[in-house]
Amino acid sequence: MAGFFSRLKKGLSRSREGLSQLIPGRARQQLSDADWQDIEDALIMADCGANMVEELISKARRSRKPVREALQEGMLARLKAVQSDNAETAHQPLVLLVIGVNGTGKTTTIGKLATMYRQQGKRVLVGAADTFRAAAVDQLAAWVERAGADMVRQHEGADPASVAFDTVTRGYARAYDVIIVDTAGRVQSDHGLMNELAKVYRVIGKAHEGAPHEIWQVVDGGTGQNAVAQVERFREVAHTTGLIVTKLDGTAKGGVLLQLTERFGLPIRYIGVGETLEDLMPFDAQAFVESLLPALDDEEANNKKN
Ligand SMILES: Nc1nc2c(ncn2[C@@H]2O[C@H](COP(=O)(O)OP(=O)(O)OP(=O)(O)O)[C@@H](O)[C@H]2O)c(=O)[nH]1
Ligand SMILES: [Mg+2]
Repeated sequence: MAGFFSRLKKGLSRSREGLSQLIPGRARQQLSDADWQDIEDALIMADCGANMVEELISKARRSRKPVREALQEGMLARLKAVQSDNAETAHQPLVLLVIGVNGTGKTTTIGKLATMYRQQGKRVLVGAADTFRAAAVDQLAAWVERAGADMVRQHEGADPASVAFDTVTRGYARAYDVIIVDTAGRVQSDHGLMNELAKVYRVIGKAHEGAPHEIWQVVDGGTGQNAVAQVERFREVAHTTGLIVTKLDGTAKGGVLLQLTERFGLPIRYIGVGETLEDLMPFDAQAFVESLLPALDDEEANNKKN
């Protein structure tokens, strides 16, 4: 866990440094309007989104607490509400559909999830419903094999809905614990591909009523403002039930989680902090806020006292 946390901290270091410099431990009375403007700008630069920033700032201005504490509290209150504590495992089997824009990390995340569920002793079946490129299926196959899971595949160019149907049918027939369907990346503005995704979703429901139980959209943490448009459209088409935000070990600014939470309130299930099978952590609001806007370090705290 310490390793995950340090990767997250490293990934968010740019935002953290930007915010930490600007957001002092001082009480609000000591700050001018210009200081508040700077803080607002820093939060916007960290991708927190205009509405969220307005909410945070207005709460912090009214709070009696030091500015940094007040902002942390505001962030935490919002993010705690979307921390999900993995309630997904209540379904037996769990049918999970993974969706999102190209290259956000769907296939990699499925490899990580399959590994995690296998480590919990569960039997995992993965369906390769990204049939556009043979390479996509091979990439998934490699992850699935490493995870010790099983896979359903058809020929290149097969109907993705047909692969999804087969996967879910077989998963139930053979009593798997977790059934995961990978899909091709698509841009939310591509009507044809979005309709195809709607069909995948529908057909899974025909394979088994009530499925899929979870529809997780994978969002690249570095996306910024466009993430909102992505989630909006995918949710309409495929009834997204949760988010996974990846690449938070890279150059992501992190605030996009706040922006998405303010806008959609969808549970954030997991976050991705690297490219290996282990680099997936359940979303922990406290750890995340501490990485983005840490408590004052000892030196600053001492200065404050003096
Ligand atoms: N640093 C980092 N890289 C990641 C993470 N998750 C995925 N990646 C990388 O992102 C790239 C794309 O990952 P894929 O899993 O192929 O993404 P995808 O969404 O399946 O892509 P398409 O199927 O083409 O839409 C790969 O190079 C992954 O190694 C993460 O949490 N951190
Ligand atoms: Mg993929």
